[in-house]
Amino acid sequence: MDPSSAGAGGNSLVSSGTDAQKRRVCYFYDPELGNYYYGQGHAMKPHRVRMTHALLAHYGLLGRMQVLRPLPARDRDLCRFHSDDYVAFLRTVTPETQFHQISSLRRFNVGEDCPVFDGLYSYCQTYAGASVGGAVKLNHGTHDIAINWSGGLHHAKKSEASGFCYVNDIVLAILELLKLHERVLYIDIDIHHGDGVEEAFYTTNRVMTVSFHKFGEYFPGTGDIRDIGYSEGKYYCLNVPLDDGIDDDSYQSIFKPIIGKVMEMFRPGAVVLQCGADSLSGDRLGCFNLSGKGHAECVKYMRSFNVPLLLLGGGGYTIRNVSRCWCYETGVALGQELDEKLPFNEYYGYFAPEYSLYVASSNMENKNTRKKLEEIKCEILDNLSKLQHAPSVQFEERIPETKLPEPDEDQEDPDERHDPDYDMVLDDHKPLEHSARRSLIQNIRVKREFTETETKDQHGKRLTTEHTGPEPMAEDLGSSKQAPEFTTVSSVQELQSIQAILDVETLV
Ligand code: V1D
Ligand code: CA
Repeated sequence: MDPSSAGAGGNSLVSSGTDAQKRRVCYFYDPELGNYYYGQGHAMKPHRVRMTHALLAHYGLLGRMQVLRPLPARDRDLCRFHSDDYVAFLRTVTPETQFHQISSLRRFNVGEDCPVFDGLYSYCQTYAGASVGGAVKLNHGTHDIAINWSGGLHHAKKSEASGFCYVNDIVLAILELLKLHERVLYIDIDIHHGDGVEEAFYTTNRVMTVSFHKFGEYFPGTGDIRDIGYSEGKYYCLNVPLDDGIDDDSYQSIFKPIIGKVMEMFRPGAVVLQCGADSLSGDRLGCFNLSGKGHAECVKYMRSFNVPLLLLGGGGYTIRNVSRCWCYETGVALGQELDEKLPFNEYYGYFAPEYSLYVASSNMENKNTRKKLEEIKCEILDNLSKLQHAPSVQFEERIPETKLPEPDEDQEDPDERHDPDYDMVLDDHKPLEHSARRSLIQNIRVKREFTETETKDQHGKRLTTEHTGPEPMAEDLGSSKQAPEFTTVSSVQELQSIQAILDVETLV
């Protein structure tokens, strides 16, 4: 069966066929990213992101979207979720000095899975800056879809590295989206459980997390179907435990009905989709049997809802498959069909002997029986039905966004960027009346500096460099500064919820 034909469980939107309606897409890429190296024998290879970029370039897709070089996340950006001491450790540790800090290595879980390597902190700044930058773009309303294939590092915790992940760019991006949106949906199709994101938002009803993953004797060991959130967050966390060999039809038979229902019940203002490619057939660490098209069907489906969408990378260890998959998915985001025959590119040899864009599934056994999948689906839909009765869900319409005023040059402060400390602190806990909310929208503004520079990547292709802050990257000095940009926070509650999320302690 074609993966697009699996039932959507009552959702009126269909994702089959070509959705001819175009989306405004921005894509974040840093030409340095592929140079970071976890070390010999390590499964995680940032080079796969450079391979993806090469395919995008040779398919001519870079000209169809805004290509942005991310501004590196700063300490204070990372500290919106991570602890100060953990961020300070990541900033200062080096391969040479690490052995003088054995207790810190142990404390922050830095070692075999998450080694110290040259440029580690810049790597974290780059991939996190790209995801937050994507969220900023979506909040600003200039783009419908933002892409960062170097992001999606879903295992990182507040004070701990885990599973190849050091900082959690996803949590940081969601915090950015929460400045504008009352509810944000996080979906994770990496074969591993999205534990770091789940944990960060486990007690809030403003973020719903849904992870599809291999469960049972598999890293990280969490993601039981019975883990459903806690306190205000009860029923706002869904875990879909799967077994080896799941194929496209089985996957879509559970993905679409669940996500269709989530969209209907939760009505998110923005969606973050972690597209870990280790759920593909033939992955070096994975054991699922998805084809590239089956994997991309999740992207196609989420695109069909016309809700601001942040697409992130994640795992993926058979790198020729990862790059083909993410290139194909970029095509899906753009509504662009791509020729199966790969264009010649600098990594052409990786794709021998087929030189095909498509990642095929294999004949491996599917251990997920129809009956088991049906039971999982029913249990999850049952949990979802309880959302209706959850008092904390506010399904009222959002107040229409107020047109932003002209920037006031007198108020310009170039030192403000994604900075929650700059948010106005208000002392009213009560829900705001509509008129008061409206005036808050007009009056509470988080200022951002915003400059764009054009530069060229290693293939001579134009890259636009976005600066949402005052620190131009060395190679971009000389950029022309433009007017500051404003974004809004919509209520006192919203500010306080963001703070509450930042204060969330690890639940065990
Ligand atoms: F294959 C390896 C080579 C070198 C170093 C580590 C690994 C490796 C393979 N699998 N590490 C793992 C997993 N770790 C363990 C540890 C054993 N300890 C008790 C724990 O089983 C970690 C797998 C991480 C998967 C990361 C991810 O794909 O989910 C991801 N998502 O976004 C970025 C990465
Ligand atoms: Ca997952």
